[in-house]
Amino acid sequence: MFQFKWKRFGIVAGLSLSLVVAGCGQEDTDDTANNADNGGDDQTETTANVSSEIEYTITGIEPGAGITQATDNALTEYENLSGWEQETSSTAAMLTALGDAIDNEEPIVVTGWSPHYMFAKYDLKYLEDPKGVFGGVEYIATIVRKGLKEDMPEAYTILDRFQWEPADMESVMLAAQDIDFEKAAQQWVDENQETVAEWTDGVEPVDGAPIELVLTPWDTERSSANVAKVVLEQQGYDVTLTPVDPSVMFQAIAEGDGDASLAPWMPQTHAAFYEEYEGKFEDLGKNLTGAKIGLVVPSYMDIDSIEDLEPAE
Ligand code: PBE
Repeated sequence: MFQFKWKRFGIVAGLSLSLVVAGCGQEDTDDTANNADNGGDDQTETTANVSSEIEYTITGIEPGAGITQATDNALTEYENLSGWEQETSSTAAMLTALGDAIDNEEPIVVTGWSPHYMFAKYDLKYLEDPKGVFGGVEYIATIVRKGLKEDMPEAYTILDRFQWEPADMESVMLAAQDIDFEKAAQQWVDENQETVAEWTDGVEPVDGAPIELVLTPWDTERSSANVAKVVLEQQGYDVTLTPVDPSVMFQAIAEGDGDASLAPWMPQTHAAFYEEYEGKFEDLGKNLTGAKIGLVVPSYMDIDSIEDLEPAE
């Protein structure tokens, strides 16, 4: 159902996704004027009401996500969040709840991140995070198992060079609303032959060697993993993609069960998992810069900071 609704917004998203990666929602003057949250003429909606109306609950995503852990940290660190809870379920359920709240112009606080089309589809804002629990600008790293450089130098070189921009990732994510991720990735590769040629420059082809890429189950990572798959297959590899929780991803690379991952969000989102396995994998550095996580609300809500939320009585 969500998919269906989203498709109608595809064109809007295509135009505006790149604007939202830095976390700045679009200024849609028509909408904000209608919502009149700045005129002070509607005093009934106090921030206390907002907090009690949503029953002191943050709508979260999968329990194993880094952002879920960061949100638990926020619940501990912010005194004004005493008595609050995070309700975890799935990304799809969070997006449905967000869409329903917006349809009814009701308050909601969700765990959100960029790049994500939620910012193109809806007028949203990140709540300020004065304690920095959610970090600032995040990057996405590439990690590989120890020994990959010796065992598969060709793949290692390509993975080491793999680097792209949020706008690239967004274009794959957007295309993947209508076609599967592998086709969307193939399309990006076809349209970005120069970039791909830089990654593969001088690398010898291989003859069907198997390689396993481990990813996490979000569209951002489905995009990068599928682009890497297409490029490595072009080089002659037989690529398997294995989606798992972030902690399992680090464990798999640390233990050599998987060969590489382009999915770690750093320096904040996956820091705890990273530190747990640090030294047991090789970090090849950033593959993308300009991601973000945080608490997100519809722009019509009259709060700007996590500190504007009220403790539960
Ligand atoms: N995310 C998307 C993931 C990483 C990618 C922000 C939801 C997480 O929190 O682990």
